[in-house]
Amino acid sequence: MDADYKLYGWQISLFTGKVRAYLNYKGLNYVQKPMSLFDIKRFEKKHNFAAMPVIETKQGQTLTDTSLIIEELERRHPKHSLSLDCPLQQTVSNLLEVWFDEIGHVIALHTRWNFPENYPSFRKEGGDSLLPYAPRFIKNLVVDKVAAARMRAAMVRMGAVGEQIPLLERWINQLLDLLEAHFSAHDYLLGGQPSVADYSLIGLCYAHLYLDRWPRRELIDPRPNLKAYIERVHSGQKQVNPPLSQGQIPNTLLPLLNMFQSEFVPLLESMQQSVQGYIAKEGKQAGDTIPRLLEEITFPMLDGHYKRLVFTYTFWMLQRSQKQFRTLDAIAQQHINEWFMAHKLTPILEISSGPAVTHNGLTVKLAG
Ligand SMILES: N[C@@H](CCC(=O)N[C@@H](CS)C(=O)NCC(=O)O)C(=O)O
Repeated sequence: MDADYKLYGWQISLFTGKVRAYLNYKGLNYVQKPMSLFDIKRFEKKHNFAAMPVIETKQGQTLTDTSLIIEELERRHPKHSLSLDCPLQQTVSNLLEVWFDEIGHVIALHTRWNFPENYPSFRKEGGDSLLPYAPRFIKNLVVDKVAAARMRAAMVRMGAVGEQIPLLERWINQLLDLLEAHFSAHDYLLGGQPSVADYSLIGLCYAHLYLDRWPRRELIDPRPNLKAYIERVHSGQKQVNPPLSQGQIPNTLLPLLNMFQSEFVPLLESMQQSVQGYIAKEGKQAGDTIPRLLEEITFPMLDGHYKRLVFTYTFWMLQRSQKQFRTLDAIAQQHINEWFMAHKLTPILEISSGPAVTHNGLTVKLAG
């Protein structure tokens, strides 16, 4: 292999897009490999779980989980770092990374799987990637019966069905309107420099909203600044505008942080109660795996309420941000907490983040 990295994934995969955009920005030497059924089984055997994407290094080492992949590549390649010098901006970016990864699932599932016009391109890329040498009818059968069926079931579990759909669509439009307003004034979420939050957002925006036919026409084409952002971030093109000054958070980000506060913070609170109930009921101990999905919970969304299952992996993501915050000195922590409280946001360490967990593929384990 001549390239330094091989990216196993699909064009239409949310999390593959997150890493691809990052690799493009860093200018790393990589090639893409459509992930086949054989690759999936090979990696599953090695990692004990199957997920997209996987990065393989020239030396044959494999990296999984987009947040950990980016962390490791940042360590190896410090040039064009995603780290922001300002601890407040970095904390906001870390929280947005968690939020966009989490809500990305719901938005991506609805905008792809509730609109049949998106399916032909999924069917084609999925079939050609999974079984490159099989006849078309076998490719179609496997995608229809396995990949698509799995995703449609996930869409139901994430609540993108029935009477919740109008509320969900209003909410998606509001979120995208806020992003459109933000990107009319700023190149990236935190101003002139990309940070981890941008890659989380681009995963959702590129593979699903930009590539899928329905959301591209209905959601992205009418929002030119968001569209330009998606193209810029996915291609890795660098902007020339200066970074924000220390301590500055763009005004156009505040309404998004208000949504985070009024919807995501209560969602996390409900998820925490649910997981604690589950642990007590099942008598789970340190080292035990917690399932990826737990019971249905309800949380506020705009002027209504939305129901979906608990997604336990999010606790690991949030705890990771909290851990990074704890490495800051006391004065920096205090300044950030004060800024959050002045903007009616819950200070990061007070956000419900569940029981202490460790990473376990697509799910988590109770920490010791
Ligand atoms: N947290 C993981 C999520 C990866 C993920 O969910 N990837 C999707 C494809 S975009 C997948 O492999 N899903 C398989 C499944 O849900 O079983 C990451 O950041 O890499």
